[in-house]
Amino acid sequence: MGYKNILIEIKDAILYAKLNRPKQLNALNKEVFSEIKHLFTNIAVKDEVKSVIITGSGEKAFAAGADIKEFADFNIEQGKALASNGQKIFKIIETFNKPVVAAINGFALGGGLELAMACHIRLASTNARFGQPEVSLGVTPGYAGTQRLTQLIGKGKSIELLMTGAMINAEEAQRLGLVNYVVSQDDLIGKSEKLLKTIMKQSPIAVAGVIQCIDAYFTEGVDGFKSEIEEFGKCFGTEDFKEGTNAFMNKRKAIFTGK
Ligand code: DAK
Repeated sequence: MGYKNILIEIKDAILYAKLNRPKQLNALNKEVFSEIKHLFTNIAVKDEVKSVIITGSGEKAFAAGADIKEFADFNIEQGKALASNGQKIFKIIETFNKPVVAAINGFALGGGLELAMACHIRLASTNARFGQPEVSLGVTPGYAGTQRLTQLIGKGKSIELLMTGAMINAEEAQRLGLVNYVVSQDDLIGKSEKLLKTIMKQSPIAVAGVIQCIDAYFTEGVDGFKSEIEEFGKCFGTEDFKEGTNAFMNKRKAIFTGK
């Protein structure tokens, strides 16, 4: 599949996915969603890929939301189907077994912020702006914004942002715990790479276990503590575990193979 709306590159085991509709501030249309889905189910799963960075092209936007022009005349059923499809795709990212970073280089609004929140870690450039302006369009968020924003920053501030539709800047987003780091636009990808390189030195099996256990914490009907016991136990059957402990005892750096 050739992507029309996402530029991709694999370099040093990192898959770079750049949303590429700069004239529409990288608004997420249906095509973008199916390309994201394809990317995570066909490219990011390849052995040569160890982590993913999602960013936006241009200097202005990560993604300024779902493409408003596309859903303007939807009916109730179409609205539900669109939200359900979008939520499923973002869940693929959230539960992806390799680290996914959102490098937020500008506006992350509505669906754009929802995409960023589905990623495991968020970094922002100083010019980034965040918000869920859906109420100003007469809708509630549809791609899990009410859920993930509340999980990330807590009910008090989340309900305010969701009800006002107000935008916040990068500094405020960091203060609230919505983003991990704020750096200049020039340093955004470099800082994301640095973080991923640290993660990629660890056991990929253990890192995948962390992702799964944290997802379990937020999944209804799943006991996160039990998930942790399972993941912890599984590690004892891996070569990575043997390598990690052996390296420690021999005072050398571990080289993990993900087996
Ligand atoms: N969709 C489509 N086009 C967009 C867009 C968007 N979300 N955001 C910006 N653009 C386009 C503009 O229309 C403009 O195109 P032209 O008029 O030049 O053709 C171009 O990008 C540049 O935008 P501006 O000229 O407006 O740029 P400014 O710097 O003046 O303003 C802005 C930047 C980000 C403040 C402004 O563009 C803006 O307010 N954009 C809209 C932000 C927004 O409300 N985003 C949508 C959030 S709501 C649903 C599921 C999910 C959703 C809805 C329904 N269903 C299940 C049915 C989710 C909704 C959202 O994401």
